[in-house]
Amino acid sequence: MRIARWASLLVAVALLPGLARAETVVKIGAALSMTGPAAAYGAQQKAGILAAVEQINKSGTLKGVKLEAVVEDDGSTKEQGIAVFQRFINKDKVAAIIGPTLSNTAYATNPLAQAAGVPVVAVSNTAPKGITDIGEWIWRVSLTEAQVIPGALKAAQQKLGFKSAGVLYGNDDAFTQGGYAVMKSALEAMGVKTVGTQTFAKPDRDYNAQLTQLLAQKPDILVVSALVENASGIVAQARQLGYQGPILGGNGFNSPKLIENAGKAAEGVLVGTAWNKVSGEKGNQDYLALMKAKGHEPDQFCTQAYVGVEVIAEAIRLSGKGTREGVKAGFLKLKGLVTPLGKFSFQQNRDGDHAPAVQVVKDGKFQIMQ
Ligand code: 1QQ
Repeated sequence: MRIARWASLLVAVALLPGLARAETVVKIGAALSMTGPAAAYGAQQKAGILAAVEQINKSGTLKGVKLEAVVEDDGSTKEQGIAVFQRFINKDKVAAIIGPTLSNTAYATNPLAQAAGVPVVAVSNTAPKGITDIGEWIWRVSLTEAQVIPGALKAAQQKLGFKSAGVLYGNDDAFTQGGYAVMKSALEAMGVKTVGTQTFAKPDRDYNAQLTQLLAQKPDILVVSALVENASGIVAQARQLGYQGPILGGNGFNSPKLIENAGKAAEGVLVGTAWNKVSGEKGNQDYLALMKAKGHEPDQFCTQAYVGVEVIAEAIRLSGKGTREGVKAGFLKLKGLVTPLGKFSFQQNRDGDHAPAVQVVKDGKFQIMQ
């Protein structure tokens, strides 16, 4: 009897350190396009988020806090995005939300988080206007088209020396429209003549009429603002029509799906990117090694989503609080965080700030243009 009592006391003492280390679970909601026209991006984003949560929990940097990702499908639509945000805000009571995948969805969902005081981290919204403008709870890791495209066009022009452009863009999506506006003004600023402008919509699969009209004007370059499913078809059909010149795309092109779908036609396609995947900086090299060990080949969307979790974790560390207010307070302090995207900071308007790069499809792969 006495021995049994001693034994139970010993067990209790042995358990004490475990109890003292009891961890608070901090939930991060991720509204990602797992279905619909942006599904190619969502799959990569999910991989990045899960890898980052696992890595941060393992590292022990957030003492007493365990991150937990709650991933839901926004369906690439506003309606589903709104339903997911409502669940995150009211039912899961998340400390922060990553997503939604499309800018088009973000315009509809983010006002809900702003009203409820829940921090949102956009990791793939690149429409220049109207995202972080929604309010002080909306932050963005992904560089906008305005931060990437003018530089990409200039770098491409230095290499290729084009003087005229044919422009094609999706007219039913906030990102493709926003990207188009940036392309138009960048071309004008460079003195490149736009010889024709054509549009399409997300459900379209045949672009022959638009391309035939554009190519009749003999542009030196085709400049395209499209999500990847449309982008792949446009690139393939332009080559089928005999066009051999350069094609420059916006952020929608930044998916390996473009090369998978368009095959050889994608060779020579140029695209500005937020991620210099060959960067030798430690933040990037450590990340590449981690993803390699997981057997996952990351794209830009995976990497930005990974950084989305990293900035939330850093904000919790800086404020010492895993709450909604704590995350926001930490964002205000965050500066020069070492990430796979390079040293990351938020600008005053809550948009992200780090160096972009330009890539070109060569030998069936995105290669960084040096
Ligand atoms: C946006 C985008 C899309 C291409 C990627 C998800 O950048 O909607 O803003």
